[in-house]
Amino acid sequence: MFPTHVYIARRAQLKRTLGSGLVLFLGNREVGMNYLANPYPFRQDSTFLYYFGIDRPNLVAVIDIEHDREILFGDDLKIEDIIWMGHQPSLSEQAEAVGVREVLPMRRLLSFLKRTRRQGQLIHFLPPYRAEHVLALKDWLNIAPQKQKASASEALIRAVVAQRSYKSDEEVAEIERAVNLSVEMHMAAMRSARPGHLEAELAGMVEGIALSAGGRPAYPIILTVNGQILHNHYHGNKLEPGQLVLGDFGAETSLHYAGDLTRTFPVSPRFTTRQRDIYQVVLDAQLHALSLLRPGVRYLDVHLAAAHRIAEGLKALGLMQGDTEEAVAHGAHALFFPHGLGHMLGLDVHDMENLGEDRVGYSESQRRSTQFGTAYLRLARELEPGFVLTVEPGIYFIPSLIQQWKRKEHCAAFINYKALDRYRSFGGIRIEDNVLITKTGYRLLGEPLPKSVASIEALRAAS
Ligand SMILES: [Mn+2]
Repeated sequence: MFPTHVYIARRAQLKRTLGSGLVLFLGNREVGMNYLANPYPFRQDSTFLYYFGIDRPNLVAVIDIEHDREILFGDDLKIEDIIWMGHQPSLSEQAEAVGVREVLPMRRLLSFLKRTRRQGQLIHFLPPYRAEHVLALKDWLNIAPQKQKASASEALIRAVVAQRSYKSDEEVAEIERAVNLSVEMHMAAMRSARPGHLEAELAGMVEGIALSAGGRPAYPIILTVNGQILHNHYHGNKLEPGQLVLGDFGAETSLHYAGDLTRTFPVSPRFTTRQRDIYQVVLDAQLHALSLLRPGVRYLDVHLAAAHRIAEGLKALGLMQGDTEEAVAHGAHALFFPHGLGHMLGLDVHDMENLGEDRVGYSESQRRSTQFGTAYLRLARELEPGFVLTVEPGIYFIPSLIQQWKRKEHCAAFINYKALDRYRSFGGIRIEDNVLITKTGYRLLGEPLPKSVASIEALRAAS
C-alpha cells in the first residue's frame, strides 16, 4: 500500500471537486467460478483501490461530504472464517492504514443509505460493471438495473477521471515496476521460443514469471502465431519455422498497477525478407508516433500520423497506392491497422474503461470518429504531463476482412488487392511500449526491450 497520507489526500481532492453529496464506493466481492467457494482470483475494484487501498472483498466505503465523514462498511472475520482463511488484520487496522476512522458492520449500511435518501442528500455512485453490484444498487437505492448506468453520477465520473488520469510519482514508479516485470516476461518468451513448442508452453512460462514475482497477468495473455486475430487467447498452436509469434502481455504488481507490452518475433532465428519489410513499417510508425509525444498534442493526431506512416510504408511495398493523405482520410489504412494507437494505462490496463471510454479518452469538444479503424481509438484527447499511455501500432492481414473489402471494392483506389493475395497467411505484427508524458515530451517506461530487427534477431540467434 502507499503511505496513509496518499489516500487521505486523494479523498480530500475528490471532496473538494464534488463539493457536496454522499459518495458510495462499491468494493468488489468474490465471484464463483463454478461455485462460490471456488472463486475467480479476487480483483478489487480499481477506483476503490485508488481512494481506499484495501485489497479485500466485501467492503463498501462512503464519503459523506456535507457531514465530513468517511466510513468503511464491512465485517471482521468470524471464527468460522479464520479456520479456513487464517487471521487477517482487523478492518479497523486496515482502515487506519488508509486514514479512515469510522468502521461499521455491513448490516448498518442499508439503514444508513435509507437515512441519507430520506434526508434528500445526493448519492453519487459509478456505473456498475459487475452483476453483484447491479443487484446491490437495486436493493440499496431501489434503482432498476436498466436505469443504473444513466443514474450513475456524471460529476463523480468526471472527478475520478480528472484525478486518476494524472499519475503521481509513486504511481509512475509502481507502473514502471509493472513494466519491468512485463519486460522480463517478454525477454523470456523471445529467448525460449523454439520450433515445436506449443504457444501454451510459452504462455504458461510468462504467466509463471508474473506470479513468481508476486504479481499476475494484467489481462489475458495473447501469445500466438495468429497475430492477425487481435484478441486471440487460444494457445493450442505449435510454433513452426517461418512463423511470427505475437506476444501482447504484461504484469500487474501487487498494488495492481499494470504494464502492457507487445513484441513480435520470428520462430526462426531471422525474419524472412517479407516479414522484415512489414516489421520495419510498423517500427517506423511506432518510432514516429513516439517522437510526436508531448503535452498539447492530440493523441488523435498521433494516431493519424502513425496511420500515415503505415500507408506510406505499405505503398513503398506495393500494397497500397495513390495519395497517402487521401488514403488515410478515407480510412484505407484501417484494412491493415484496424485499431487505435493506444490507451491510458494505470490501475487498469485500459485505465478507467469502466467509467466510459469517451469520458476517459475524449475531451468534451471531441466527437469520436465513426470511420472503421479510427472509431476504435480509445484515446484521442490532448496529452498532458502525468498521463501514462500505450503506443501500439500494428499491421495485420486479416483474410476475411481483405475478402470483404475486395468484394465491395472498398478503397480500391488506395489498395493493391492483387498484390495482397500473397500475404493472406502472413499473420500480424504489433509493437507496443508504455510511456509517461512529461513537461517537455515523454519518457519510455521500464528497461529497454529489444524492438529493432537487428536486436530481435540477435536475441533469437543467441537463444
Ligand atoms: Mn495495449
